[in-house]
This record gives sequence, C-alpha cells and structure tokens, in this order.
Amino acid sequence: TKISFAQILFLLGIFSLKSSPKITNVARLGQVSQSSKYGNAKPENAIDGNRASNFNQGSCACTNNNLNPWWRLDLLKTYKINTVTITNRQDCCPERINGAEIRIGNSLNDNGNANPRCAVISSIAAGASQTFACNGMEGRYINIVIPGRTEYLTLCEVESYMWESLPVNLFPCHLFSDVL
Ligand SMILES: [Ca+2]
Repeated sequence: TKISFAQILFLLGIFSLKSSPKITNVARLGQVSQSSKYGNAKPENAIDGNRASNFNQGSCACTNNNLNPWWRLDLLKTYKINTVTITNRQDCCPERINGAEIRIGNSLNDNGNANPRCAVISSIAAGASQTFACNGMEGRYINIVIPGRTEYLTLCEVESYMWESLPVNLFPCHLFSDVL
C-alpha cells in the first residue's frame, strides 16, 4: 500500500513530538535594556535567537566600558527560571565576562541588580555557551551585571529555558497542525 504525503507528515509529527523535549526559551518573549550601548551592539542582540559569537556578526549585545555594567531582560510576567544559558564572545577578550552575576527577581531596585543571585560566572571560554541552574527561582527580571568593576559587558546570546506545562487538550491540535 502506498503511504500518502499527509500520512508521512503525520508520522513525522508524532516522531518530532516524541523526540523534542517540551522546553521553551522564554528569553525571546521579553524586552531588554542595558546600562549603555557600545556602537550598534543593542541589547536585543542577546535575544535574537542567534549564538553567533564573532562580534562583527552583529549578534552580540555590548555596553560601553562602565562601572557596574548591566543587561536586563524583562519577561513581562513572573516565571520560574530553570536555567540561564549565556554565550560569550569568541573573537576577543572572553575574560571580560568573569565575575558577572545572574540576578533574578521582581524588583527594579538598582535597575534589577539587587534581586537574588542565581550564579556568579567564574569564566566562559571564548565563543562557548554555558548553562547555569537557577532551580526555579521566580522572577520577571533576569539581570546580568558585572559588579564593582569598570568593564564592557558583552553577551552574544542569553537563553532562559523552562519546562512548558501545556494543557493536555492542546495536544491533538498540535498534531493536527503538523498534518496540515
Ligand atoms: Ca545573539
């Protein structure tokens, strides 16, 4: 018997559902700001879905060389943050990220930099992506800040993943859309 194109798509839909974990990068849903902007290295570059880490590729956010430089993601509502993944610059000066802190919470005191701390970044290799476990810390804001130092803060990508809790009754709709 011949298998129709629709049936193949249906099977592909099932296998893709079985193989892909239900996790979502909520970072891309947010709005971003940072303490200053170096050239065209706008804060949005850190949530453009692209880990390209050569600065000239135009996908990194970067502040000027300021004291306590920071970058902030506003998720617009409170989430339980499982992990934060940061991609460091590849072509220069990876050590600039050393000592940066990940802060998560609902306060805008000190621009959000006073929220509880998830992690201190000791170092990230040039061009590497490192994931930090925040174990469900709750917050609307995710800040990356380099405290107590005059520095450039460069972030080529910031991702924040959490398990999605989809209602069960959405499942058939997802399957149906895969068939179409
Ligand atoms: Ca990017």
